[in-house]
Amino acid sequence: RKNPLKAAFRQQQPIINGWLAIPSGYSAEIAGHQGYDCVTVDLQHGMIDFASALSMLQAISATPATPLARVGSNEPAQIMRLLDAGAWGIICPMISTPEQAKQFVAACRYPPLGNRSFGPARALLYGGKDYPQYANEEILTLAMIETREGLEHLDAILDTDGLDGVFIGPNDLSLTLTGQASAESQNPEMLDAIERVLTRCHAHQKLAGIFCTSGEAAASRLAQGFHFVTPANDVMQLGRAAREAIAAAQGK
Ligand code: 3PY
Ligand code: MG
Repeated sequence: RKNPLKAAFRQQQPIINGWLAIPSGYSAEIAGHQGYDCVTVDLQHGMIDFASALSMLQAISATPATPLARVGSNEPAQIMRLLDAGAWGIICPMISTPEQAKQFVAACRYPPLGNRSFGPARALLYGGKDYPQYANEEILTLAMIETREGLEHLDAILDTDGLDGVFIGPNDLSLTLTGQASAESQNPEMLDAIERVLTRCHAHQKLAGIFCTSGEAAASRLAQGFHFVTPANDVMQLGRAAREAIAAAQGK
């Protein structure tokens, strides 16, 4: 099985990505069966350690969704371990310079393209015996743009060989630009920054992704030209569904 997300991007089909912060193989399995194109296990802000991530990736790989991981930082050992554990793409936070982007991509690519160490483990089971031959082309690499420095170096980051695209972290980006974290900020500087990332991605023919807090927000990002959206995470969805059910039960 090759990475369907790469094909979806090539064919300009929108990619809807689930986002998991709750450390549970069971909730990962539920998410994977809901119709997402891919589901990301978040090891940065989620409450998830490697053992939970492994069972979540196993659960997602038994569903139609493609498993991805967001790593805690640009740390080659963790990136390589999650790829071995069966992630088909890595979202790396806080990429602010082309050097950081290069280091990130190198960890996802076997030599001669990068320095990923060989030991594909679950990737071999889930991806088939020929995984080592195609992994360099099929593993998705998304660099998070969420700092002022990342915006300044956007073109150089997008020029990184082997980088598939970027994923905007609107909370951190808003924090750095406006002093306040906000995922759906209407601050003009944020709107400009997001539009600029989108335009530059299109110019470099790279995937443009963004974290959103609702399906409605994700729909407007897709209409704006984004290729890859996350319509809130499991925690937000669980809380929202509970509040709505309680309000409905109360006749509100
Ligand atoms: C951000 O908004 O900063 C993110 O990292 C999204 O999870
Ligand atoms: Mg962030």
